[in-house]
Amino acid sequence: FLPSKDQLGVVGVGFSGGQTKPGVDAAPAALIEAGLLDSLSNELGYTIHHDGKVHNYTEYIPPSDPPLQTAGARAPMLKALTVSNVTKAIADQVYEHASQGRLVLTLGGDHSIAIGTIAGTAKAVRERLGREMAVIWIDAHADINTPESSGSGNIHGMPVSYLTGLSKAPKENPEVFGWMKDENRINVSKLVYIGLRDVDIPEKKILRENGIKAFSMHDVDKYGIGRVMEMALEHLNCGPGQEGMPIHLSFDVDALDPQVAPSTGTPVRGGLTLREGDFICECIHETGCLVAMDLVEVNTIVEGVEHDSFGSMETVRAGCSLVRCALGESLL
Ligand code: EXY
Ligand code: MN
Ligand code: MN
Ligand code: MN
Repeated sequence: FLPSKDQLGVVGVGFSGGQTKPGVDAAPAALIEAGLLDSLSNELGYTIHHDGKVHNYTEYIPPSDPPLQTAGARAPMLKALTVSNVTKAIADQVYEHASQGRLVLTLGGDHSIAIGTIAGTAKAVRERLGREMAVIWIDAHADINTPESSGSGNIHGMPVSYLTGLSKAPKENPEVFGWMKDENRINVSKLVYIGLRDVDIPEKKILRENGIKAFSMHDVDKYGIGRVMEMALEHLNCGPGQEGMPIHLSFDVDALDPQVAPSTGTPVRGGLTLREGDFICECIHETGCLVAMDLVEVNTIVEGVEHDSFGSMETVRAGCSLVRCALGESLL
């Protein structure tokens, strides 16, 4: 049921509208300049399908997009129409690659873009394979706020609620994520988190009430990353001897500890080591079930310090390593 082993579709998403800090839109260019795509083709042998662009989606950004106050919400939703339009375009780009049987790598951008990437692969996997898809979400945060529960209004804290159908287009604003259909969504039982350590109180309630499988940093410390990966993959029917199911890996670089990946918009101390991050990616590669990967929230500007700062370069290098591990670098 899987994409061709050596055909890789790449989408460069220079989009930052799911949060308020500049710099995350420059990440795809920084990752590519650091040689990521060259190493995937020259060393790992992928045939790369990339239009050579980092998209900024200006043609999808409406002239006016005022904060959207929904009834009972703690904060107005920011750039709702912009993020809806742009993620629809991303979904089409990712779907185009996935429907041709390519593994899809998306370089973000903030994590709101996963609304588009996962919507695109979920649809292609349903059409090509007649199957549901699993999502492994590696993050310090759960990104499962609804527009009502969010304290910030930033959509990069909400993608999972849209992707699981917990949030849907409001009746009074059908243009905001009204393009999402069931074919674009995933089942909460096919979602696993790893790396959580900064989860909002309403998000904890959502995780509990929906029985969502989540491995926090506490679990990583308690069981070790090896056992956590066994449990995570078993939950998704992708363990040894199990049937397997298509996996979309959405990797937020802020899952890593800020000591190894400081250049990100919402750093949280006490995160994964670089080896733990790479190990997660290696285990997912080993399943042979990977259909798509996102790398998001690399920000080339931290605290106003520009892009060739040491912290920014280290974060880009860490991001490159994660992608190469997910695509098979560590196989001997
Ligand atoms: N939970 C917070 C919010 O909703 O604003 C913080 C979200 C940060 C999201 C980063 C991308 O993972
Ligand atoms: Mn492209
Ligand atoms: Mn995230
Ligand atoms: Mn995060």
